[in-house]
Amino acid sequence: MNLIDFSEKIKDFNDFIIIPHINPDGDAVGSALALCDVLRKIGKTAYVADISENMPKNLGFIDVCGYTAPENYAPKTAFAEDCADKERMFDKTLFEACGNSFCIDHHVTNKGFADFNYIDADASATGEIVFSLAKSLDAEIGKNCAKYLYCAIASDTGSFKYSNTSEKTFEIAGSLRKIYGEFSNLSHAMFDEFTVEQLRMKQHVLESLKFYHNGKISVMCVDYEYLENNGFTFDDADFLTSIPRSVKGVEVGIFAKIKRDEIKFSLRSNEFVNVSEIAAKFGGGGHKRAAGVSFKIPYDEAVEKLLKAIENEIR
Ligand SMILES: [Mn+2]
Repeated sequence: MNLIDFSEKIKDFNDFIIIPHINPDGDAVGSALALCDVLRKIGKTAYVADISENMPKNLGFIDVCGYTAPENYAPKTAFAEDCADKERMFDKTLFEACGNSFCIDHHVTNKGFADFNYIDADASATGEIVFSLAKSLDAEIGKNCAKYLYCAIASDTGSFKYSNTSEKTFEIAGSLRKIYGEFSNLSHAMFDEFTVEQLRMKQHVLESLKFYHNGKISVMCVDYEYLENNGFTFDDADFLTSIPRSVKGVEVGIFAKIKRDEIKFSLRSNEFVNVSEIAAKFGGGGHKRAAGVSFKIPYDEAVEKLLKAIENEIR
């Protein structure tokens, strides 16, 4: 479905509930709130599923209060966003309870599980698509909406650093800058600000950093017990994921989160190793430069398996 037809379809429906993916990230949250604003701008009733307890730690400056659906709200139209498939939905029951459904997304694997789908895999973030949708619907983007879209796009592009950052990304960012004003405070809060506890965790985790294959592969890990004892959740360690890859000379960086009987590995590569293929060998998946896989075997054995698979790709 093209964007014009998609926007026309939206006009035929009402009473929307916007649902992002599970463990919503900056793009999922920012796009949800922005989409809600856009729908309201064209006269629709719209709310976002209650993500207030699942907000990313670096988006503390965003208040979802006016967006969360009240308890007696009876939505008729579900609007999935930034969610590649139904199983990854923040609230699948809510999605299925609605008679009609829309989906807007940028994941290349999205097969279009809603009644009406608009998927643009070239978009760096769902936020980029919401921006285009607003233009297509002739909905004015206000200051708050611009802020949400900035958070969405900055989040999925690693602050405009990843290879998915296109000319269009910068054009949209330029338009948002015009509406919102300077973004340095948001950028600081999202990317450059940490609590003392987070830095202590980083210090602890860095001690586990090890190198293999002439320094081309690095592995770092954190134990669930450590996180629990220090008041962290499993996801709280995610901000450390890219550290192994950031070391000069490293092609593949591995970050392992060890939880008693299960180990979750995040794989990141810099130039040529397709880590989604490595992850797929063991039942995982993801993108070329960022993928994930889980093992239910002892840590050392799991690392050995991954190292072997990666070493075959590094010559
Ligand atoms: Mn996204």
